[in-house]
Parts: sequence; C-alpha cells; structure tokens
Amino acid sequence: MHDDSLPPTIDNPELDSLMLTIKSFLEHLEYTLGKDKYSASRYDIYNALAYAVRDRMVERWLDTQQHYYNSDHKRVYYLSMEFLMGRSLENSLINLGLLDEFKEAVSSLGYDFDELVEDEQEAGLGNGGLGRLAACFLDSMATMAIPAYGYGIRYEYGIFRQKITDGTQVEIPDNWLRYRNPWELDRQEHLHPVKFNGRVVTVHIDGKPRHEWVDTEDVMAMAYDTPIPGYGNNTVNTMRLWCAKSSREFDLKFFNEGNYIRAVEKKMLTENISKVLYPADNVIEGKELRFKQEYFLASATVHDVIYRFKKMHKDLRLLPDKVAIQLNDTHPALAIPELMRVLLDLEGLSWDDAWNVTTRVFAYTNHTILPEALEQWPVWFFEQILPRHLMIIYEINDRFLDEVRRRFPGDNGRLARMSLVEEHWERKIRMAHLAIVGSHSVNGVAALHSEILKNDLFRDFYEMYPERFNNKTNGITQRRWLKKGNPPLSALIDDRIGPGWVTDLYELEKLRPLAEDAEFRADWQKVKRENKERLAAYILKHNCIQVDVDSLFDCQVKRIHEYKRQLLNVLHIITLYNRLKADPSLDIVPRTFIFGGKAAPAYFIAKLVIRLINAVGDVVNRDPDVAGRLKVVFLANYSVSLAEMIFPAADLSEQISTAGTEASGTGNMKFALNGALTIGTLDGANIEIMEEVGRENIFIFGLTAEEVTELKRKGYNPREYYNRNPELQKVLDMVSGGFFSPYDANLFKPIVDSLLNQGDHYLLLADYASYIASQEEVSQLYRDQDEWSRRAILNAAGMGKFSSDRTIAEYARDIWGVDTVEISAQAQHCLHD
Ligand code: IMP
Ligand code: B1N
Repeated sequence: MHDDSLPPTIDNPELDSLMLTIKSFLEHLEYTLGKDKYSASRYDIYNALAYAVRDRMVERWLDTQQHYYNSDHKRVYYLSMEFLMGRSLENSLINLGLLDEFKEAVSSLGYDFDELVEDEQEAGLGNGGLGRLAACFLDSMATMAIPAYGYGIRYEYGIFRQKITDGTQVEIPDNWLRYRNPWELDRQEHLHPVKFNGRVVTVHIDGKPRHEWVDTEDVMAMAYDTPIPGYGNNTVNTMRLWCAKSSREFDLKFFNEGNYIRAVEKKMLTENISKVLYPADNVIEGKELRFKQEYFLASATVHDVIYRFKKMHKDLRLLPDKVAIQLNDTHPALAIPELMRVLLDLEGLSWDDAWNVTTRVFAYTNHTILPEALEQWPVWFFEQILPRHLMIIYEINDRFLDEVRRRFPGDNGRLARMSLVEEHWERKIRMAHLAIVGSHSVNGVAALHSEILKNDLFRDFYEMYPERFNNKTNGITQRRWLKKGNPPLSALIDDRIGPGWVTDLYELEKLRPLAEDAEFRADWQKVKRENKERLAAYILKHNCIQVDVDSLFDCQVKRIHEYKRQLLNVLHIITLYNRLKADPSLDIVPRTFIFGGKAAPAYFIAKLVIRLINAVGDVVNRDPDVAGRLKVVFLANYSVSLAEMIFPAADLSEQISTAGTEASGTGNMKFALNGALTIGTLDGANIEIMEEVGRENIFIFGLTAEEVTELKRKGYNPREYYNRNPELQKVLDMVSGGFFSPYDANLFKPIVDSLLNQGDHYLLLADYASYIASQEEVSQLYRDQDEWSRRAILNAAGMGKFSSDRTIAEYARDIWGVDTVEISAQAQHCLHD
C-alpha cells in the first residue's frame, strides 16, 4: 500500500483514494442505512462496506454494458438453475485490485476486516459441483473479457443450512436475504410475463395454421442484477436472477372476486415459484413446482434475450450471429421450445427458419449419466401447464423421427430409443433428447465422461450427429480457490514465480524445478502447517475435537451420495481402528479424517451414512487405545466458505467414486491446486489430473470404468468379496451388528444390506482391498515429509489445465464463436451525453 515515507499530503493519490473509500463507507452508513457508529449493528457495518465496494464497480459495469450495446458483439447467455456464488466482498475486492486499500480503510476506522467478511451471508443458490461450476464460469468469462450473462432464479431460500444434532443431519432454511443483499440491484422495469396453463387456439390464415396460447395464468418475472467483475480488467458482467411476482391482471381477477384473504393467498401461491432451491444433487425430484421453475427461467430469459437483440436488429433469422445460449444441463432446456414458440407464434417465422435459428443458438452441457438424474417430465404436466410447448415438442419429434427413419430405415428399436417421448408406463418427455436435437453442440465435462456419452448414454445420437459431440473438461477459478482461499500459499508462489498465475494458471509449471529445492519445500510445509492450524482451530471451536496438526489431514468433502462412496472411506477408518485394537503397539501414521457434505433431505441412505460417520467418530475419538493416532471429524454445513478453509489445509484428497459415475468432479482440482495429494479412482477428471501431475504423483486404485462394466456384465457378487476377506467381513459385521450403535443395534443394518443383499451397486466391496492397499502407500509416503511435499508441489505445478479460464476459452472458441471485448478505462458518466 502507500509508502510510509511519503508525507500524507493531498497530493498523494493513494491517500486520496483511501480517504474517498473511508468517506464512501461513512456516507453509506449514514445515508443508505441511516446509522451512526453508535447505532450501527455489525450487519450495518458490513453492508456499508459492501455498498462502498459496489460503488467502485458500478462505473465499470455501466461502461461495460454500454460498450456491449454500442459494439454489438455476439453475447453468451449461460442458463443455469443454480449459481453457487459464495461470498462476494473479498472476491470483488481482489478482482478490482482494491483489497489492500479497503483493508487499510477498515482498520483505520477501528474494525476487523476478517471479522466483517464473515458477516456476509453466502449466496448458496446451488447444490454442489454444477452450481459452483456456473459461478467459476462467470468469474472466468468476466476475467477473459467475454460479453456474457448468467441467467438464473433468485431463490428466496438457497441450499439449506446443515446442523448435526446427535450425529444426524438437520436442515435449517437458508433465509439469506433477511438482512438485505447489497450486491444486487432490482430492475423493476425489467419485467416479463411468464404464461402458465390455459389452452391453445388454432386459427387458419390463408390456409396456414396460427396458434395462440390463451386464457393463461401469468406470473411476472422481475430481474435482479448482480455485477460480476473480471480480475485486473475493466469488465463487469451481469448475473441476472429472476424473481416471481404476481401480475396486476392476476391480482385484479382475484381481488375482484371480493374474497380478500383468498386473493392474497392466491397471490402468494404464484410468487412461490422463486421461493426455494430444490436441494437434491444428481437426482430429479419430478415435482410440478420444479417444472414451473424451469419454465419460469427459460421463458423470462428467452424474452429478455430477444428484447435485447431487437434493440439493434429486426431480422430474427440473424439471432445466431449475436446470441449463444449454453444450457447448464437439461434444467433450462425448455428454452428450446420456448424460443421456437416465440419465433413461430409471435414473430411469424416459418418452421424451418425458426428451427435453424434455434439449433444454431443453443448448446447443451450434460453433467451426469446417473439414470435417476436424467430429466423426464410427464406429458400430462405439459398438457396442463405448457400445452403449446407440447405441440411444438411433438412436431420436433415427428420431424426428427422422420430423419432417423431416412438414415436408418426399418430400425424400429432405434426409433423407440431415440424418440423425445418415452412411451413406457406413463408418457414422458426425455429432456436430454430434446436438448440434443435442439442444439448444435453437446458436451460432457471430462474426457472419460464425454466418451461415455458418445459410446453409451447417447450412442444413437452420436451415430446420427457425430459432429455435435465434444468434450469440455471442467475447471475452477484460481482467483477464488487459491488467491482468496489460500493467502499464505499465494504469497509464497508470488514470491518465487511472480503473480502471472492469477490470469494464466499454466505459469504454475514454473514451480516444477522448485520441487527439488529443499528451502522451497520447507517454506511449502510451513504454509501447509499454518493452514492446518487454522482449520484445527475451527474444528476445536465447532466440534470440540482437538486434532493433531502433525497428523495426516485426510479429507472428503462433497455432497453425500452413494456413488461418491463416503462409505468406502468409513470402511477404511474402521479397518485401521481394528488393526490398532488388535495390536495397540502398531506403528501407524496418525490421521485426522475430515468429512463434510450435505445429504438431500429425502435421501435415506445418505443421511444414514452421515450418522455412521459421526457414530464411528464417537467410538474412535473417545477410545484411549487409538488416541493420538485416529480422529474422525464431520464438519457441519459444508459450503463455499467452509470449502475455502478446508482445501488449503488438506494433505490427502479423497476422490473415490466408482469409475464411470462422477462426470468430472471439481473438488479434486481445488485440493490439488492447494497442495494435497489425491487418492482416487480412474474416474471423471481424476484421469486428466493423473496425466498432468504424473502417474507417480497420485494414488490410483480400483476398477477402471471398463472393468466395472465388464464385472457387472459377468454378474457381480459382493458376497464373494465378503467371504474372501476376513478384515472386510469384520468391519461389515461391526456396522450391521450395532458396534457403532449400541442403543439401536439395527440402526446401520440398511447400509450393510445395501452392500450384501441389494447388489452393492457402486462396487465398494470390489474396490475395498485395492483401496486399503493404496492407503498403506499413502501412509508410507507421509512418513517422508520431504518427499511428500515434493510431490505436493508437483501436483500444484500440474494444475494449469484445470483453470476455468482454459475451459471457457474452449467453449468460446469451439461452441460459442465469441471474441473477447476489452473494456478500456475511461468512464465519463453523464446521463445526457
Ligand atoms: P441491457 O442489458 O440490454 O438492459 O442494456 C444495458 C446497457 O445497454 C445500458 O446500460 C446501456 O449502456 C446500453 N443501452 C441500452 N439501450 C440503449 C439505448 O437505447 N441507447 C444507448 N445505450 C443503450
Ligand atoms: O456437475 C459437476 C461435475 O463436476 C460432477 O461430477 C457432477 O456430478 C455434477 C440435478 C445435478 N451433475 N448433475 C448434477 C445437480 C442438480 C440437479 O438437480 C443434477 N450435478 C452434477 C460439474 O460439471
């Protein structure tokens, strides 16, 4: 910051800037919030600070948007039902290059910056990887100066807060907007009516049918905009989230009936659309309200996109020259028939023109192959709620199936497999098929995943449209996941290789030679230790467990799901426990097992796994025979903020999903970037991480995806593994026999049942022995701290590929066809210029 040798005169521009910051903060406290330093609560202080930060973004924001308007570049619209943004204050300051100045201003006013930052409610409008990926992409698009918008829903309640009571997950509603949200600006004027229900009237004009959707019940979508600042440039993009408001006509209709209370009730019901995020990850809930949410996002966004396009252009056939829409999974895929409806019914385009425009605008990203997560909406939902869209989908399907027939005559099996309509049991629309047929690009999120899409899940479609299929391996933003989350490591890296990595993560390659430098390894270890101490203090405060910072921090943090196999990790813990009990003098490497993650509230087995982790912790943490060697910690309410503290402190990253099930994973990248070694299967992006860091610097175990398929084909019998392995047998018998649930002996039976009697769908028993052996190698290596840190450095050095900047550059080049648009620093603002 400012040089102390300079006299504090008014000629010092840095001091000027500092004084303006202080002034801005005080003015917001007084004029925006109506408080003075005596009456201000801690939230007032935080809000005043946030407004001062926001002010510094607004000029660049207006400039950026004005420039996009004037230069009329092609824009990208990233549509997502989830944006897991986390906190904004420190991140904004980092990207704006104002962190030091604001820290100084805050401390000169007598406040603690680090405490204030913690007062921010995090924006948890997402479940896990898919929502956080959308947030990383927004950061990268702004940093790379891409004219881009994130479009989503402004849920009043984000992902629930998780409490652990008696070892059990309890869900607390996340009322994140209670103390205002200083980052958003409401756009009362940006309102779009979104139609529901009603019926379709077809009239024939000159022999041509024209469809009108009438007697609808309309809900207004109102825009709230959040600025998304790029790092070290002048770009500020927009995230626009829609909030549901009842329409005036709606109100009139119901209030005129004279029953005032009933009318208010009805009004509230329509506004429920944006009330709450569905808390299930990698599984669909099939609820009507969710269906309405998806259409609400799709419709409001399509209308906004067209409204903006029309400010500059008349001919909608040129839309693909100016607009690219990326669908974050099928959740917003109703935008495809919605755009068709607008082009056909409102703009009067021919079917062929409308279809040509639509398929050139849309691109679809698939994020999962789990069958329970593939969206299929009952036809009767459409009949009742979106009757016109059903007609359009049927026509898309008829034309598509004609094309299939031409390409593959007589292949009726193929027709049934590829149809947009699933005819089994009740009729359903297969949203993935709609998304593939309606897009020019279909991508998976890691190399293996994209291969599975082509060769397996969407094989028929790949045979028909091979040119549509491509891979875009996920990435993460190093601004949040290293610079913000791990200040000591960032400082160390800056010191040795300079700060270029912040916008070009491949710069980390320069760490490779430093892995051989003993002094650098010592500094690296010091940083890791400092971060482990910070996490240990947090654990002591929140879990009342004292952990040893010299022990190996073995971390698995992610949503709780059977395919992610937290249970396999638990089986390893119990195995170690048994070995120590059998031979108390056994010399093992002390470990602290750290878990974090939420279970979907209705996911019985996932919730039971949380109870098991805590129950095992209760036994292990209290047993004097293993004291000092094993600790088990479940950290409640895993969230972006907690993640920012865990990744820097981890020694070992658990990425142990059944091969072929985790589309990519992104936590795996965050751990390695922060200097953890990975133990993992050959799944998702783990494979590419191995390629980048070297096979010798990662612990790989278990069946490959091909071997999994082969084993299942031959007939997998988990009992064989149980019968053959006495150590495994003992572990499972303890769990099912009530060793960890003495007051309720049968409590954990369903878990063991799922393995032994219900087919062990995710092949835990098949991978158990290999996992245990790999963990032994981990322990051996950890004894050699110098070698361990050498490999950790090589891991971080290999993370260049996993910046979301690289991912976004590929989307921009291969799918969107958009250029970067540098915004210059200028800013003369006048409403009348
Ligand atoms: P929007 O995102 O389409 O609402 O437009 C954002 C920005 O585009 C505004 O803040 C203006 O900078 C610019 N813009 C929109 N309409 C006009 C116009 O009619 N004249 C000049 N600039 C405009
Ligand atoms: O998307 C991430 C990947 O890194 C993960 O491997 C993948 O599991 C995750 C329905 C999902 N796939 N599908 C979902 C989320 C919410 C929902 O309602 C499905 N999440 C993923 C980013 O590519």
